[in-house]
Amino acid sequence: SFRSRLMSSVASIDPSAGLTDEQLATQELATRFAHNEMLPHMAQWDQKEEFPLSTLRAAAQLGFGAIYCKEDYGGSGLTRLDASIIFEALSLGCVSTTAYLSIHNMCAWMLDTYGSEELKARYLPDLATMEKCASYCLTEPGSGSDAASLSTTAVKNGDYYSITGSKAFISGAGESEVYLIMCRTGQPGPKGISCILVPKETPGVTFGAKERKVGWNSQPTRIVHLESAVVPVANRLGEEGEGFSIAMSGLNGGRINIASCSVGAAQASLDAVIEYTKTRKQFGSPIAAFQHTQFEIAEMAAELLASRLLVRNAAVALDTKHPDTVVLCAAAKLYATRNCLQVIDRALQLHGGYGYLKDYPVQQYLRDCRVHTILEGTNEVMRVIMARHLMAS
Ligand code: FAD
Ligand code: 2MC
Repeated sequence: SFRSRLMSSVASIDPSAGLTDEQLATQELATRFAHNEMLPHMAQWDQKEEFPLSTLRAAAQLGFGAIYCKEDYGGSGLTRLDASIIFEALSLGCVSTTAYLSIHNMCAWMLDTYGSEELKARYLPDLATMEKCASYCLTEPGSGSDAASLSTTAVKNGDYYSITGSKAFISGAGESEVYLIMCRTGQPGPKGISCILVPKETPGVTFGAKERKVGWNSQPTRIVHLESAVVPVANRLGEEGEGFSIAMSGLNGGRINIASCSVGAAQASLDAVIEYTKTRKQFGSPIAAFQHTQFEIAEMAAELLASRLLVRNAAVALDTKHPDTVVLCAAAKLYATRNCLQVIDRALQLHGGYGYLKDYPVQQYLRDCRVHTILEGTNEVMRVIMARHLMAS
């Protein structure tokens, strides 16, 4: 069938295992889109550093622009598990593009969950179609892992805030029209932070040069500078002082989404290497005949399966508001981004020298997934989060 041809040639690692008919239909839609609309362009987007806006808008037409937003303003009303399935499937067609889509979805959800009706009505329909793209702005040059120490400041003057500061490493910056800025409106620490929507055209908003990166090349990363950028108080999400909690609650889902992208890339790499080792011959036999190759593939399959289970388990925890959601999301992000990166690296190794060539996609999956152990909270921060919860008593 089309499904088995597209998903995986090997049933035991097929990502469709255990899904409901509705989830299967969503997965097939995403997989088909990844194969037809993304995979043929994946290398070019990377090498020419092209941001594929028309492809993203086509994905939004399938409901992937605001996957887990309510349907009131154009969202798809799907679950976090559905989102994980979609991001995993799309990643085989391009990790970098999918990861940007996941950040856009995280921002749309934050607006949907914490924005006023007026703000939602104004921005969500365009975010759902990706007529407008969104960026998430937490990190600063001097504040990365210690996010609560951020120093971008919003000063209230009547019905307006004037925002000044710099946001570093902002995915989509320069292309996005909507920026969710985490900034200080009160005391030092997490309780003095608010989340404010700043449109691109606001006077005082400027962008740094496009960063030159190892991967994630189909989307720009830039510093966002705000110099007395004035926006209405009505652009705030939630109350003053709630911004850090809003930012963190967005990231719980974000961490699952990024981990899902790593799972998709590991699946694609494993499928590719199984095929490759059957055809490449050395010492008079296919390299698949060597027990080392077989054991590598067995280990890789086990890591892939474990990663997927952890990620989907965390997604369900988020869907069901499980009390341990934060730890389960951190564990899934830690395990899947690390172990799937190793799966992809082992797949590259089994390709020999050809794995290092840009003619084969494995090196791109590796470069794109490398950053997943760093962003949306480093894997060291994931351990900090887990240890705090596990050892608090
Ligand atoms: P630092 O915090 O300086 O960390 C340096 C090292 O120290 C790391 O290994 C870290 O794990 C370790 N470390 C720090 N604190 C501890 C501790 N307490 N215990 C043990 N080890 C510790 N941010 C956004 O807000 N929006 C975006 O869209 C965005 N996109 C990004 C895209 C790319 C391509 C990249 C590279 C980054 C992006 N980021 C974004 C920023 C990203 O979230 C940060 O880089 C990340 O959180 C780490 O912060 P830092 O780079 O300042 O590293
Ligand atoms: N979910 C919900 N709430 C959370 C949370 C989470 N994951 N993490 C923290 N909070 C809450 C926490 O419960 C507390 O609220 P309360 O006092 O009401 O209980 C509040 O936030 C402050 O938390 P902490 O006291 O733990 O704050 P601290 O400053 O000690 O550190 C830490 C928190 C290290 C976990 C946080 O700073 C962090 O996650 N750092 C990593 C930053 C990060 O992930 N950046 C990613 C940028 S986005 C990106 O990279 C993209 C590509 C988009």
